Amino acid sequence: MSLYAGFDCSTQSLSVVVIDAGRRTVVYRDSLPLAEPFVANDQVVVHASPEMWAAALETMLGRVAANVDGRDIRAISGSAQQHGSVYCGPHPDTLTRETSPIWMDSSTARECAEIETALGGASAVALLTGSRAFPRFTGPQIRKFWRDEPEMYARTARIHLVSSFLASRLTGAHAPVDHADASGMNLMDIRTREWSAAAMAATAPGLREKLPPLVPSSTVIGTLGARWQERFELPPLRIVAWSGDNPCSMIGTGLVHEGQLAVSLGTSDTIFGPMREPRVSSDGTGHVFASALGEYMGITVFRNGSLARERVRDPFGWTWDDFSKALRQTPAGNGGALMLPWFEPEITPPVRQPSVVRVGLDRATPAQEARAIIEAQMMTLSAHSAWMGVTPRAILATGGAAANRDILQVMADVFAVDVHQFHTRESAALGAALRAWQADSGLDWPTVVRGFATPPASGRLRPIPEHVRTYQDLQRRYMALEASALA
Ligand code: XUL
Repeated sequence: MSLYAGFDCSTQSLSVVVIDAGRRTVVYRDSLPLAEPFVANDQVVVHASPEMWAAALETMLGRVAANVDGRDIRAISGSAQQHGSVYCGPHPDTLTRETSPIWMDSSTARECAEIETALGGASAVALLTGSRAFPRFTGPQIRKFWRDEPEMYARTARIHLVSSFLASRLTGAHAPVDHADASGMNLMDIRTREWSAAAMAATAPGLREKLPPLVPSSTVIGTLGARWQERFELPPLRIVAWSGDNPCSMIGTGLVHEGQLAVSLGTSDTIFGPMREPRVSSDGTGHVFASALGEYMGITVFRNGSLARERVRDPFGWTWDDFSKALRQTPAGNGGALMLPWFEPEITPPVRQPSVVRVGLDRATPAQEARAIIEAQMMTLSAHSAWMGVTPRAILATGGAAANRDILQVMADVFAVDVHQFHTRESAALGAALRAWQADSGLDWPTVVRGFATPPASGRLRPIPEHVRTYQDLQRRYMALEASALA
């Protein structure tokens, strides 16, 4: 038997999926909730504890060892929330900074402006690194740390991403960063896939020695450390480079050709798909990442995902079933009412302070509020992904909220294409397990994803033509409202 394990360290949980490659089936899945991030300054500063992630990984490795025959596991890889930075001493077991700024942190507007100025403007940064400078990206966060805590910065020997930090804890030595996750740092030249000397110079002094080496995502970076082998009676199994959750989700949803698109409705909502060439977003909202497939991926990220949906649902004491019922009770287009759902600072479009704008919702019923946020989220996903230049024939929907068919019906109606409900919520962990298999076997990608990532026919939602027409009009009004709110 050839088993492959994929871990995923997200904002809210640490999960694992173990696959049996021969039988093309998942043989074990598990998940542990994580403590909420530390939030300060009106949601602007958001940190989490790297030791909490490492402890959860250790617990989960123990559970895997207790539930499958460890001698059958051939390789392990992992996925992690992107952009977060972990500051270590000479060994990955020692930290020089107790907490890590994570992707929800938006406290580095000043550093973004400085980096963009030094590199010749936002478009120049996007052409070089795949994205203009974004507050959550690792480079601006490193610059802020260097300015605020110069001594701790000087004492830091290695700066990891969440992905490479957890890989380091598995092997017991500092791990490299894979090209895909490195694309979320504003530090790597997206075309050469090397650290950019200009971007490092614009970020902080002495950075080159602190950054891990870069490797293709399919690199076997070492074996499981002796400590874990003894503790859990596991063999010296291969560790494949960890990567970011979005690059892993792209594999886990089986997207291997340009033109395929997926939407992940998770803590953040994201829309992404493979790209052959690194076409950057002219409006500055999207990102081009190196993909774990070896080419590129386009992605746009929205911070007001599931936490914003919960902010609407929770005050009414509803379950998600009640939320669905509310969607079924209200008409597409919500009688023209609109909401800009910025419950927290937003990434796309950039909104620095929380501000929810409501139009025509003064005397709204709870059901109308529910419809307003879902329509807003789907319209903003659609409008802000046009830069990718991809006309999808269908969309794969994944992430926790993709379990809700009434939400996906709005997605089908707004995008005017079929939506396929993806059967697993753990597309990132599954993608990591598939990456472990691909790196270990050298098989081609279509062969690796076949069977694992095929959505069932019963999960298909077709657009309703009348609703499609309603949203064409509403989306124009939504974008006009967004433009005036931003102005
Ligand atoms: C991607 C991003 C988020 C995190 C969530 O750019 O910021 O999707 O990766 O885990």
